[in-house]
Amino acid sequence: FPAPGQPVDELVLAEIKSAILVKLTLAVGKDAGIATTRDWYKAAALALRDRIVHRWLITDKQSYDGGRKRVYYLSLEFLIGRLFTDALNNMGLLPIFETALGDLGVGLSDLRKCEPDAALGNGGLGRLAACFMESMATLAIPAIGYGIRYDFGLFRQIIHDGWQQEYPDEWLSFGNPWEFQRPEVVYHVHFGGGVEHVEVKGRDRAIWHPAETVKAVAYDTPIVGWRGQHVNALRLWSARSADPLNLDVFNTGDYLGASAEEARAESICKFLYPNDESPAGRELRLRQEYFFVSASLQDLVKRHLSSDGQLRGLATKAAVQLNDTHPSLAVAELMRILVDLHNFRWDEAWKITVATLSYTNHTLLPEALETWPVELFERMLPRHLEIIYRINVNHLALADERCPGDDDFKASVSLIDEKSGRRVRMGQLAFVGSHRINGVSAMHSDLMKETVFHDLNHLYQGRITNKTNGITFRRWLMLANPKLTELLREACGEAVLDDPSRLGLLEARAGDNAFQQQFRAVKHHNKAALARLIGERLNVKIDPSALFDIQIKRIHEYKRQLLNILEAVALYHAIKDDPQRDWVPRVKIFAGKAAASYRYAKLIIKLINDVAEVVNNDPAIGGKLKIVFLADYNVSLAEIIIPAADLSEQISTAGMEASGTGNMKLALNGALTIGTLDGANIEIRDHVGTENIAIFGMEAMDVVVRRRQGLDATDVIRRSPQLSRAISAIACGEFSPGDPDRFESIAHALRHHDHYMVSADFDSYYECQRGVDARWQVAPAWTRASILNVARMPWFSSDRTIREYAEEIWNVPVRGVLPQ
Ligand code: DL6
Repeated sequence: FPAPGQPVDELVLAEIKSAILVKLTLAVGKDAGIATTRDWYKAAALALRDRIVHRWLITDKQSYDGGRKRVYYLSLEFLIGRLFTDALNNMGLLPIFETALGDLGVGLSDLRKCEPDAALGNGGLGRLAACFMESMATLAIPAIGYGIRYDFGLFRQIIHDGWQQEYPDEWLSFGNPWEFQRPEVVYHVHFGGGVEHVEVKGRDRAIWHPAETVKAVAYDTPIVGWRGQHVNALRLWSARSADPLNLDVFNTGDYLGASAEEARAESICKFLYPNDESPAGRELRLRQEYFFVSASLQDLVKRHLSSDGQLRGLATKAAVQLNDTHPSLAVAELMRILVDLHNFRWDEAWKITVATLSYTNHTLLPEALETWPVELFERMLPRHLEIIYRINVNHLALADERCPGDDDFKASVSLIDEKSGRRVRMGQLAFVGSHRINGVSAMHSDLMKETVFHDLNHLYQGRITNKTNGITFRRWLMLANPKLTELLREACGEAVLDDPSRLGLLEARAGDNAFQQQFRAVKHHNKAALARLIGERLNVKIDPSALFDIQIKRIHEYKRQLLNILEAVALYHAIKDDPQRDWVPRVKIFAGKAAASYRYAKLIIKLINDVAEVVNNDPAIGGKLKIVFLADYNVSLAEIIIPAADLSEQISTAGMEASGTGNMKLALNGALTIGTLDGANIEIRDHVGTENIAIFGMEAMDVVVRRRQGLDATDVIRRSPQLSRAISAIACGEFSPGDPDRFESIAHALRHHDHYMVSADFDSYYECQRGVDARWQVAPAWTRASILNVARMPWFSSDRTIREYAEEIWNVPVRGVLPQ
């Protein structure tokens, strides 16, 4: 872990150069003279992987020999991004590899771009899982992440004529140097068929006769912790047919038919989240969920049995964390394994299950809380449905004891929703089968108790706890922002790399003029890089000294990109009306993907692009406002945008964003937040101080009350000339002259339903933005607030979050701050 400027060790350098060349020749099969940059990337990644594998095998053996408890993190999503520089940095090999590659005539930054982003996730939930994997390795917690190895990750977004188009993400087409296929680690996962009940020694035994079997094959990726002292595995499952080619059918000449079973099996791991609009799509999603849950539980049970011999003590050696409701079937599957396959009595199996499992909730949005038709379960997982019914009988008996005769209470806590055509409630299933249920910010956990899980919380008191999200500083500060990291090392000492609380030392420097200048220079450097990228991609000229106002996240109504673009329209009108005023030059930068089937969100993307087209080309505003939408937002793009941000838009309708983690990444990189009192924004405010954040808008309770009143937005619009002009402008085609009715549906929603309180919050937001303008004009005060944001973010490290999970939910020991 060399300090900046420290010379590299010539012997190690020679060894690394030779290792890369050996890989290039023997593993990639190319001569240095003809190797492409991608070939060099592969060779360098393989040379690095060799060094990681040694640590991996050692730390794994140590955990086995020590009989240590292991964490199993079950998640349908891992939004990993690129691993090359992440692993290099954590291994302390970044400078030496850079020199070695330079000597071989290859630039590390070119090489880095050859690595595709592993985008096996949609957004915050998947990225959180990736940060947690890194933090668990850093804290030396023996852990395995379980998920699916999707052939195609989150779609590639192309913006064509302002509209989002989706294309497959072929991230595996050039191979994946990080993973190890484990063809010997294969489990059979069954579907369909029927259940036979027989009596054995006076006890009922269920025998499931499935109709279909799919094989799950393991692929392991090493995840290396900070300073390379501990390595964990991310084990992703790929689906294979148990009978890949029907030779009888093939010999009749029906070549497609002969591979039909293979295609059906492999469809399970084809795509991340198939479009769930069609019944076939929904069925595939449930197949994915069961597939990865079953394979993962079989794997961890096998591992436990091989070291412990019996399953009675499973909960003392295994903590299984369910990342959202997607792995909720683990409750029924673990019961099936214990009762049907290992002969446990029901009550004992139930105790083991609840003690082993815990569940994280990531959303209160009713549409995101999964339920599945009972009929589908009956067809696909008949034994699991029986088990769920039996769990429900005991659970409802408890409910009856607690609130005798209260049928409404029972209906509300039941695992089966009887109101909308009999559906299995996966959130309730995960709750009942877990010893701890956590929300992801203080406010979200409180709201869980008051809303979705109100009655379950009454029944199982003390189970709900809070674990506010966090982010790994290694990726989101050190790697994404090397210039700022260099400055922080100088200002806070080398120890800041291990102990983020050292960032607190910046407090004393926040008002120091010389330090402020250095800090501003770093920001300017990052902004210039982003401006270059915008110029290259969109051909829009950006002034790096303008205020960079950033909203990067999934496009969703509750996240309110619409509020942001409406404010841009109002600002555009105001500048046009009075072009001579000393307007603060602003660049509004948007990036994010809308779900392929979410038409309204895709229309919002089109609106942003249409407004951008008019505003960016209007000479009357003298370049005071620029709007850009950067296509194909992913982890790597975030790593470029975040260090360049001045202002972080966290403007969700209060009560709807569970936590947010982009808010943490941006504040850590010195952006001031403009936000509502929602999710972790509240805790960010508490840490950075009210004077270093710009809060506006309705609070969660106001939203509930206003919705209950069923208020139409007409009144607020009438009272706000800016808002009414902005809405009229989009409604009458000011930004879509060729298709004036294009945004009529948006204008209608803003005027009437306003479910997401865009109109209701507009004036407060607009005023708050003008306050931001005023602050920007006083550079020393702005820079001070920006430095204080960095200084006060240490609590938001995912190491802190994981430590809390380890101590309060998993009951596993963690390593303290690492020695340098
Ligand atoms: O907990 C990670 C992340 C939170 O930071 C976001 O606030 C939350 O929206 C997200 N939740 C999801 C789940 N589905 N939905 N909607 O992605 O989790």
